[in-house]
Amino acid sequence: MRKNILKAPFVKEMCMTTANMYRIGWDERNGGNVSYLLDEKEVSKYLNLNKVIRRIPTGFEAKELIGKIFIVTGRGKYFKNVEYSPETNLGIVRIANDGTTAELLWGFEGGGVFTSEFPAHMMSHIARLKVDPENRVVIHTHPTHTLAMNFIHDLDEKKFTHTLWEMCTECIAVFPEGVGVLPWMLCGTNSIGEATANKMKDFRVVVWGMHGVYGAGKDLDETFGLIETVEKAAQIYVLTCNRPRINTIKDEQMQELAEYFKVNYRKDFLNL
Ligand code: 2HA
Ligand code: ZN
Repeated sequence: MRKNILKAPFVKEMCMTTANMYRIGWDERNGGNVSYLLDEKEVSKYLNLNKVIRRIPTGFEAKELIGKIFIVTGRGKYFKNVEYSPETNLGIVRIANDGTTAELLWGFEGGGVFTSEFPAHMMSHIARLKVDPENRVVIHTHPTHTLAMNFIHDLDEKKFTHTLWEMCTECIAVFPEGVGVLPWMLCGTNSIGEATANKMKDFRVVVWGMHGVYGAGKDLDETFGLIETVEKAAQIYVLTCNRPRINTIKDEQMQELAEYFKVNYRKDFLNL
């Protein structure tokens, strides 16, 4: 007897995460998308893995991901609705042996397909798995203050990271590698996917200039928490940027923090 997939922890977690992100205002309309690499054994408790519902071409080759199974949000779907109808707003897909097709194993009921940002997600998974074999999650979202900051702050990686690190004491410990920044680019394309994956070699957070962010991590909680920390720092920046700065966290103090927490930080992003 197979277990009920709607009760699977990974489906519940996807529902909880998307609902949370919708309620904090990051994912208006169909904004944002999530992909989560699943354990085959775990999925087989819920689904017959030999039963492919549909085959969906991906439009790119992902040889490194052949046989891997992901739960992913659907194209044009609203985060607001995921918890009420996971089977239409989410899908479980496996990358087929050709590396260019996704086999639908569950979900996307009513003819849906995976997010338009599937290339950026899969390419980011490939890049992160090379750096960290434990990486399982990629989240794309439109966090309000991080986005606001994009319009009033230099988009240089060092300057952008430095400002974020300055805004909350724990930032340098949470994202010691800093944040990668891409200029404005057309979204939904293989090119933005390749550019994102290239940044993901060095960063777990990549800002898409004037669009949103990508975050990667080992589970949904950690990845959400990472983006949340960037967003909190951006919020403090936006709240304080047009007032005289009387106090600041100094570069020496950031260095002290990084050394205390024993993190491998981007020393060249500090001005010491
Ligand atoms: O899928 O956020 O970047 C909706 C988006 C596209
Ligand atoms: Zn987006």
